[in-house]
Amino acid sequence: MAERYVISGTTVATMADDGYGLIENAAIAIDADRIAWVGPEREVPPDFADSLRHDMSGRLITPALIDCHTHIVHGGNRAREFEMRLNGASYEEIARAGGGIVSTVAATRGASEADLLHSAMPRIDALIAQGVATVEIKSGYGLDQETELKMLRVARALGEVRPIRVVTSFLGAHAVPKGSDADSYIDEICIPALRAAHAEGLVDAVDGFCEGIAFDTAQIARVFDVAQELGLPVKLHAEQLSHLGGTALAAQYKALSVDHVEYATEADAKALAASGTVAVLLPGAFYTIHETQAPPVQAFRNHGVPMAVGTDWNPGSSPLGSLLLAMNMACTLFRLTPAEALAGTTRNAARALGLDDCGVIAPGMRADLTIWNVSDPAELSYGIGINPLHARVFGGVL
Ligand code: DI6
Ligand code: FE
Repeated sequence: MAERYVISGTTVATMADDGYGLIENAAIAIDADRIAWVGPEREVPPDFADSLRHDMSGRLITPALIDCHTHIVHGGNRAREFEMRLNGASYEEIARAGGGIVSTVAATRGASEADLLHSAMPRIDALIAQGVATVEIKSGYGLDQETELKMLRVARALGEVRPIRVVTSFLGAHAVPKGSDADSYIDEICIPALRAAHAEGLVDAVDGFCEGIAFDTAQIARVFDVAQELGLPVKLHAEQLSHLGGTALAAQYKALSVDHVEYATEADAKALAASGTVAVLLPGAFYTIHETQAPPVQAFRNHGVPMAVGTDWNPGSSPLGSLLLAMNMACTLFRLTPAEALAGTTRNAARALGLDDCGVIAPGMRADLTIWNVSDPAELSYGIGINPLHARVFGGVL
């Protein structure tokens, strides 16, 4: 029989409006995997009056966290490059010298599905331990059909072996593999791989890397045209290291999100507002590659562009295993408010993934909740490397 119960003695940050949507002395009624009701404890609906109660002794409850941008399926690591960057080599110099993404490609092509699943397990467990209930996982380290599909199968498998919801993005347009040129790779490998991955039900969205060391807007547009033909939403790594016009292109395709966007402009912010596209901020990459140009957060605010925050957990530019730390970095490095940072890993992160059933505590939404050993929601961004998680509710299961 479906489980019906009440969580009481809590302060709830519903995230249902532009602030925290706080309800003091609150309770939440759960029916199976959905939220049935939320409000002041004294107003619990009569049909839950006799239900089991779990008292949270005043702890804070928020929607479970959503990491809307990760590359956690990959082979090998890039610690050696970390040392090279500490010795002065830039991210771009390493990439142009054959390191970077393409070096992870070799390790990922050489790994079996079982190897990739095994190496991703501690990463997804680390995210679950911080209260993440939904995670986006990209391909992009195969750059051939066999390995791109292998990565996406592993991403799907992670959602079957762990209590977490996985949303996948095809990122075949991540880098140009050795021995190929960008145009041939897009037409002869990337697009056929996208079609094959879609045919196997492995793709929830299509992503790309629009940058001087990767693909230009015309090449990305060819991939996005196929995504549209297949009925798939798009998103884009855009304006990370320079201004190439990726953000404007993504807005033309009504992308779910543009990600990084350090070099986005006021005009880009206006285009994103018109297209309803989320700006995903990735402070881990900004920090790791010693970037100095912060995203135009005030322009996003002025034009009402929703902002999300992700770890971008990848072996090169952002080996960041904490979404809570990403929230702290988004505040400290990009001057987000704590309320914006929490919206960035709940309400707006759901929007960046095209999900309308999570990220907010309201009747009918998934019962994915996090219960924190804090009283003030700002403490979630204030702590540096602190994890105050008390418990996680996933699909209604406490
Ligand atoms: N931008 C990034 O920062 C990552 N991918 C991308 O498009 C880098 C991934 C890596 O360095 O392995
Ligand atoms: Fe990324």
